[in-house]
Amino acid sequence: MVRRNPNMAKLPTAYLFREISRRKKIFMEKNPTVKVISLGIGDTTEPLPPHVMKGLVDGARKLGTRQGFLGYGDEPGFSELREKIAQKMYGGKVDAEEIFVSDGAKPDIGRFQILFGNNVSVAVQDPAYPVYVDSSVIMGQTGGYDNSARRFDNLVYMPCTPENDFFPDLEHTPRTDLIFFCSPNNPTGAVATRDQLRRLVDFARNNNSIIIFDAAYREFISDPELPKTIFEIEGAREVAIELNSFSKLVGFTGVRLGWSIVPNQLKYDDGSSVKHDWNRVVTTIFNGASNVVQYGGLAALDDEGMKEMERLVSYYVENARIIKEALGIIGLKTYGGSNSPYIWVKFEGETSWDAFSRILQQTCIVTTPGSGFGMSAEGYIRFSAFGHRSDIEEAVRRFDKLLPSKN
Ligand code: PGU
Repeated sequence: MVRRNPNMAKLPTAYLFREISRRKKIFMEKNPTVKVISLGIGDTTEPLPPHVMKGLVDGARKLGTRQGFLGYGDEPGFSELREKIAQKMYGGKVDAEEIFVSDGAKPDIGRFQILFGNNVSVAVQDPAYPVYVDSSVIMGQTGGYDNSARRFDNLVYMPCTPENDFFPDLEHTPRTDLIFFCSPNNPTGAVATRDQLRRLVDFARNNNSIIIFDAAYREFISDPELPKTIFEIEGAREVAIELNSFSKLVGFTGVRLGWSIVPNQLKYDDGSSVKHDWNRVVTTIFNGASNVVQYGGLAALDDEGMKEMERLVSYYVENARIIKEALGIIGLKTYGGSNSPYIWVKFEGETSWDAFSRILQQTCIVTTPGSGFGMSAEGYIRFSAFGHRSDIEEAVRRFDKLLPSKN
């Protein structure tokens, strides 16, 4: 028999979103006639737009011809796609050679963990997208789990709450090798300002840390004052990696396409290149994103595809506005929900899981409990704006049924 990886035993039994699906399923089995609406997982619901779809279909067709067939490609992606990402998403501020096309931001998080190994210290925002913590646990960077604090011993948690404007108190944050940072933030919906990101970059520079900046929701930013990429900040090229994804931009959550950026200037303490090692990881354990899907990505970055992307994102932004307004009307204090698809709500006097269950019972709406993202988020609920408009409208009508908690 094989001995179990002891790090696996430290993880919560199920990944957060699997646990939510499990509870949703049980509820549906008990209440087979009700229509359950999901404002839980941030998964896109609208069909692929026509130009992007055509890119995928034409791409697949090419593979069926003698001239167009492609086998294994360059692992970092089609050079045309890398070039187009550099131009369309970064206005040429990053070099195509620094872009690595992938099958999505989540698998990239796992591969970056492999790149850095288990000898690094890690800081995460609290709350944070659970993959940063869970993948650190799997790698063995986190030490033991403190049951009373409900935290891992060797992780640095950076509370991000309304009290600090959802931005960590860096003066009291110990140095770590890696800092995971997400903006627009999942789950709080907060978007870091230029000044805040400047402080983060300075902090990393002073500490010789590396920021892993997750910008998966960048296209939800419509305010031109807010930075869409960490590379808008001076000095970031020496201290940051950026993760990104087509998932929320064109509905590729199931199609799978993303990219990472590792700047040429990013170095280890011995002066060697992080990009070099990243290329080594990508070429060794990842054979690159599907070529069919990369054709879809190319179409998404055509002018027509960009317009479709804008329309799709605006659709979810309008959903967010509707949800946020309706929650406000029933007297709840909300955060986020503009420049972001997530609305973050405090349920006073209740734990997140209690509020989750009560919302499900009273309104048949699935949400995400804030505590699943970190203990600083106990008592919060995340509402996702991904959904068909008719479901969103139905959901907000049901908000009237939300009775105050018994506490
Ligand atoms: N980064 C952030 C910050 C995310 O919120 C998500 C998805 C991803 C990366 C994943 O990007 P891919 O390119 O699709 O891999 N978050 C969703 C889905 C949860 C999940 O992990 O399945 C959410 O509801 O938080």
